Amino acid sequence: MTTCFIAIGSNLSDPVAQAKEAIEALKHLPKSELTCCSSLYSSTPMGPQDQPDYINAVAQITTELTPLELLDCTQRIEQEQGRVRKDERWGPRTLDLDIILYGNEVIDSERLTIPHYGMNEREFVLYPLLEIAPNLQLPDGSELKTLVNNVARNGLRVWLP
Ligand code: PH2
Ligand code: MG
Ligand code: MG
Repeated sequence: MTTCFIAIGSNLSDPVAQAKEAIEALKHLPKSELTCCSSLYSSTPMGPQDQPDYINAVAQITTELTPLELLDCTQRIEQEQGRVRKDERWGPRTLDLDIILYGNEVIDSERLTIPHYGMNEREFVLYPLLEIAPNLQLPDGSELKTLVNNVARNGLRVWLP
Protein backbone atom coordinates (compact mmCIF):
# COMPACT_ATOMS: atom_id res chain seq x y z
CA MET A 1 0.00 0.00 0.00
CA THR A 2 1.35 3.39 -0.99
CA THR A 3 0.56 6.88 0.29
CA CYS A 4 -0.04 9.36 -2.54
CA PHE A 5 -0.89 13.02 -2.82
CA ILE A 6 -3.14 14.38 -5.54
CA ALA A 7 -3.42 18.10 -6.33
CA ILE A 8 -6.87 19.34 -7.30
CA GLY A 9 -7.40 22.49 -9.38
CA SER A 10 -10.39 24.12 -11.08
CA ASN A 11 -11.28 27.55 -12.43
CA LEU A 12 -14.34 26.91 -14.62
CA SER A 13 -18.00 25.93 -14.16
CA ASP A 14 -18.31 26.53 -10.39
CA PRO A 15 -14.80 25.60 -9.23
CA VAL A 16 -15.85 25.00 -5.62
CA ALA A 17 -18.46 22.47 -6.74
CA GLN A 18 -15.93 20.90 -9.14
CA ALA A 19 -13.37 20.49 -6.35
CA LYS A 20 -15.95 18.99 -3.97
CA GLU A 21 -17.18 16.60 -6.66
CA ALA A 22 -13.58 15.55 -7.36
CA ILE A 23 -13.02 14.83 -3.65
CA GLU A 24 -16.18 12.67 -3.64
CA ALA A 25 -14.90 10.82 -6.72
CA LEU A 26 -11.51 10.21 -5.06
CA LYS A 27 -13.37 8.58 -2.15
CA HIS A 28 -14.55 5.95 -4.64
CA LEU A 29 -11.24 5.12 -6.31
CA PRO A 30 -10.77 1.34 -6.59
CA LYS A 31 -8.27 -0.35 -4.26
CA SER A 32 -7.78 2.98 -2.45
CA GLU A 33 -8.83 5.03 0.52
CA LEU A 34 -9.02 8.81 0.81
CA THR A 35 -7.24 9.43 4.09
CA CYS A 36 -7.09 13.23 4.28
CA CYS A 37 -7.95 16.34 2.32
CA SER A 38 -6.78 19.93 2.78
CA SER A 39 -9.05 22.94 2.98
CA LEU A 40 -10.12 24.45 -0.33
CA TYR A 41 -7.93 27.41 -1.28
CA SER A 42 -8.50 30.29 -3.64
CA SER A 43 -5.44 31.19 -5.76
CA THR A 44 -4.47 33.62 -8.48
CA PRO A 45 -3.73 31.99 -11.83
CA MET A 46 -0.24 30.88 -12.71
CA GLY A 47 0.22 31.36 -16.47
CA PRO A 48 -2.15 33.45 -18.59
CA GLN A 49 -3.70 36.14 -16.38
CA ASP A 50 -6.91 36.53 -18.42
CA GLN A 51 -8.53 33.55 -16.71
CA PRO A 52 -10.55 33.20 -13.48
CA ASP A 53 -8.96 32.54 -10.09
CA TYR A 54 -8.53 28.87 -9.18
CA ILE A 55 -9.79 26.72 -6.38
CA ASN A 56 -7.02 24.35 -5.25
CA ALA A 57 -6.68 21.57 -2.70
CA VAL A 58 -4.53 18.52 -2.03
CA ALA A 59 -5.86 15.06 -1.14
CA GLN A 60 -3.99 12.20 0.48
CA ILE A 61 -4.86 8.63 -0.46
CA THR A 62 -3.48 5.21 0.28
CA THR A 63 -3.69 2.88 -2.67
CA GLU A 64 -2.88 -0.51 -4.15
CA LEU A 65 -3.19 0.94 -7.66
CA THR A 66 -0.01 1.25 -9.70
CA PRO A 67 0.96 4.79 -10.72
CA LEU A 68 -0.42 4.31 -14.25
CA GLU A 69 -3.64 2.74 -12.98
CA LEU A 70 -4.04 5.73 -10.68
CA LEU A 71 -3.37 8.08 -13.61
CA ASP A 72 -6.06 6.31 -15.66
CA CYS A 73 -8.50 6.80 -12.79
CA THR A 74 -7.70 10.48 -12.25
CA GLN A 75 -7.93 11.19 -15.99
CA ARG A 76 -11.30 9.46 -16.12
CA ILE A 77 -12.54 11.69 -13.29
CA GLU A 78 -11.25 14.78 -15.16
CA GLN A 79 -13.17 13.66 -18.24
CA GLU A 80 -16.33 12.89 -16.31
CA GLN A 81 -16.21 16.44 -14.98
CA GLY A 82 -16.12 17.91 -18.44
CA ARG A 83 -12.39 18.41 -18.97
CA VAL A 84 -11.67 19.45 -22.53
CA ARG A 85 -7.99 19.26 -23.45
CA LYS A 86 -6.83 22.44 -25.19
CA ASP A 87 -3.48 23.47 -26.59
CA GLU A 88 -3.09 26.58 -24.43
CA ARG A 89 -0.46 25.97 -21.77
CA TRP A 90 -1.74 26.61 -18.25
CA GLY A 91 -5.13 27.63 -19.60
CA PRO A 92 -8.44 27.38 -17.72
CA ARG A 93 -9.98 23.99 -16.93
CA THR A 94 -13.00 22.50 -15.16
CA LEU A 95 -10.82 20.00 -13.31
CA ASP A 96 -7.15 19.16 -13.08
CA LEU A 97 -6.00 16.22 -10.96
CA ASP A 98 -2.23 15.93 -10.72
CA ILE A 99 -0.51 13.04 -8.96
CA ILE A 100 2.22 14.98 -7.19
CA LEU A 101 3.74 12.20 -5.06
CA TYR A 102 3.47 8.41 -5.14
CA GLY A 103 5.18 7.19 -1.99
CA ASN A 104 8.89 7.84 -2.33
CA GLU A 105 8.96 6.82 -5.98
CA VAL A 106 10.65 8.79 -8.71
CA ILE A 107 9.00 8.16 -12.08
CA ASP A 108 9.96 9.64 -15.41
CA SER A 109 7.92 7.99 -18.13
CA GLU A 110 6.07 9.16 -21.19
CA ARG A 111 2.78 9.63 -19.36
CA LEU A 112 3.92 10.41 -15.86
CA THR A 113 6.52 12.48 -14.06
CA ILE A 114 6.59 12.04 -10.29
CA PRO A 115 7.27 14.07 -8.18
CA HIS A 116 5.21 16.53 -10.23
CA TYR A 117 7.70 18.72 -12.13
CA GLY A 118 6.24 22.04 -10.97
CA MET A 119 5.30 21.34 -7.39
CA ASN A 120 8.34 22.96 -5.74
CA GLU A 121 7.45 26.39 -7.18
CA ARG A 122 3.68 26.29 -6.81
CA GLU A 123 2.20 27.88 -3.71
CA PHE A 124 -1.21 26.37 -4.52
CA VAL A 125 0.31 22.88 -4.19
CA LEU A 126 2.84 23.39 -1.37
CA TYR A 127 0.65 25.21 1.18
CA PRO A 128 -2.32 22.80 1.00
CA LEU A 129 0.17 19.92 1.17
CA LEU A 130 1.82 21.48 4.24
CA GLU A 131 -1.61 21.72 5.89
CA ILE A 132 -2.12 17.94 5.73
CA ALA A 133 1.48 16.64 5.84
CA PRO A 134 3.60 19.16 7.76
CA ASN A 135 6.47 16.72 8.34
CA LEU A 136 6.66 15.41 4.79
CA GLN A 137 10.01 14.68 3.16
CA LEU A 138 10.22 14.47 -0.61
CA PRO A 139 11.93 11.54 -2.36
CA ASP A 140 15.14 13.58 -2.73
CA GLY A 141 15.24 14.11 1.03
CA SER A 142 14.18 17.75 1.00
CA GLU A 143 11.78 18.90 3.70
CA LEU A 144 8.41 20.27 2.63
CA LYS A 145 8.67 22.96 5.34
CA THR A 146 11.90 24.25 3.79
CA LEU A 147 10.40 24.35 0.29
CA VAL A 148 7.38 26.28 1.52
CA ASN A 149 9.65 28.86 3.15
CA ASN A 150 11.00 29.72 -0.30
CA VAL A 151 7.62 30.23 -2.00
CA ALA A 152 5.44 33.31 -1.42
CA ARG A 153 1.70 32.85 -0.89
CA ASN A 154 0.98 35.07 -3.91
CA GLY A 155 -2.61 35.76 -2.82
CA LEU A 156 -3.32 32.15 -1.86
CA ARG A 157 -5.94 31.96 0.90
CA VAL A 158 -8.21 29.40 2.46
CA TRP A 159 -11.56 29.60 0.68
CA LEU A 160 -14.38 30.39 3.07
CA PRO A 161 -18.03 29.93 2.05
N1 PH2 B 1 -3.07 25.03 -12.81
C1 PH2 B 1 -2.56 25.24 -13.99
C2 PH2 B 1 -2.22 26.56 -14.50
N2 PH2 B 1 -2.33 27.59 -13.53
N3 PH2 B 1 -2.96 28.39 -11.42
C3 PH2 B 1 -3.46 28.16 -10.19
N4 PH2 B 1 -3.58 29.18 -9.33
N5 PH2 B 1 -3.84 26.91 -9.79
C4 PH2 B 1 -3.73 25.84 -10.63
O1 PH2 B 1 -4.08 24.71 -10.24
C5 PH2 B 1 -3.21 26.05 -11.92
C6 PH2 B 1 -2.83 27.36 -12.29
C7 PH2 B 1 -2.33 24.12 -14.91
O2 PH2 B 1 -2.38 22.92 -14.32
MG1 MG C 1 -1.76 20.97 -13.21
MG1 MG D 1 -2.75 18.01 -14.99
